[in-house]
Amino acid sequence: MSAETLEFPKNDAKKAAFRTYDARLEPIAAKVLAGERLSETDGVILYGSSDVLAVGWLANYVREKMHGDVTYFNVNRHINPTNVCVAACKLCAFGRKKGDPAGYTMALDEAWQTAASGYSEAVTEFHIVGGLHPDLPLEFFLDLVRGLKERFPKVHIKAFTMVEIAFLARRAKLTIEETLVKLREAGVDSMPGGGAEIFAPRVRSIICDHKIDGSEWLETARLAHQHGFKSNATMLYGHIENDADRVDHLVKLRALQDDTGGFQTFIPLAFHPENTPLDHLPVTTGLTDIRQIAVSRLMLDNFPHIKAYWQMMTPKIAQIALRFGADDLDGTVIEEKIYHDAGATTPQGMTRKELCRLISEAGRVPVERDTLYHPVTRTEDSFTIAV
Ligand code: V47
Repeated sequence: MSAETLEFPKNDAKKAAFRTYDARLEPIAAKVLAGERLSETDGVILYGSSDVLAVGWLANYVREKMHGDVTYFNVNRHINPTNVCVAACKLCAFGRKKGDPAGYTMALDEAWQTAASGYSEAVTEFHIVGGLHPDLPLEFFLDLVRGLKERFPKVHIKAFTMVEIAFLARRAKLTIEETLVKLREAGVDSMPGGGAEIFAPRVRSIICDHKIDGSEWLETARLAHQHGFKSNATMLYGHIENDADRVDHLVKLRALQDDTGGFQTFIPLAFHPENTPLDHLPVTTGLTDIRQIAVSRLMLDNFPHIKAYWQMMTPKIAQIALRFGADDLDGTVIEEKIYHDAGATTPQGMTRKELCRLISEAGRVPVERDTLYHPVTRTEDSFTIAV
């Protein structure tokens, strides 16, 4: 089933049904129903409106126009080769300084074995991200990827955030372009969306001042897209940013997507404060998470997919998000460290069956996808990808 070929008569019938008690949403609704782009001012209004149901209705309208009831998930495995990190980002509970007894670095064999555990579920994707290790050279990560490709040739390797790529390039004294070529040759197929956090320099300098800045993240993503890689994009919200910072982040991503078309999925990530230097901040509420999904769907008109990452949102809120603009839940994951170090109480992984139940009970149609959104057909312990 391809989202692009769906027809949407039911949305035309729905157009007349939009209702809101917030008059500021009326002109925004007119634009959404006419398929027009929303402005930054519109974005700030969407964040500020108390009529969350109306905002969600509009996001759901767009979501159904793009994907009907189709809701994607995948069978993936996360691998975090090291938590040792030279950056000391205030947002992070995962990274450890070199020499910290809680730090770990997998040997190559260990990483390959980790990849194999859970392989019985026939994963279609390895999602690989980790700390900025001061001593591990680019060659270590190239060997890691080569070894995975040798052992699991059918599995898509989605590896290394723009932050890691920029760091590895600098360490290897290579340009970003040269590094991307080496990653491609080793077997990296696409990139995850992490490390984007919030682009606004005022906020970024407080929550992650050791990372590349927002424009470097965007430039690295641009180069990756120009080299033929698809990637995702994230935004970390629910800490010290304001609505204008969030809108700024979204429109910067939208502008880059206009240029490259290389982003597949946007994943808003709620800040988990536990075990971070920002642990005095409260956790986000359900409505904030739901609204964030909706505003993302409305502002990012050129992003094919909006992901409600169940590990971050909890399965219950992620399921509701499927009616507020999201069309993807992420996958089985199997083992998650970044959120669980920061206090997440969600399970480490979910089975295909559980993901399908969440989706079906939201009145949607579950479609297993590969990383590039090709439908996956399964027989027993193997799979076929319809390309
Ligand atoms: O970049 C770190 C975030 C990201 C915390 O591309 C935190 O498919 C909340 O990017 N509280 C990594 N968030 C995860 C990520 C991701 C996840 C799922 C799917 C994809 C994809 C990408 O996690 C980091 C950072 O933004 N993060 N610490 C924290 N305490």
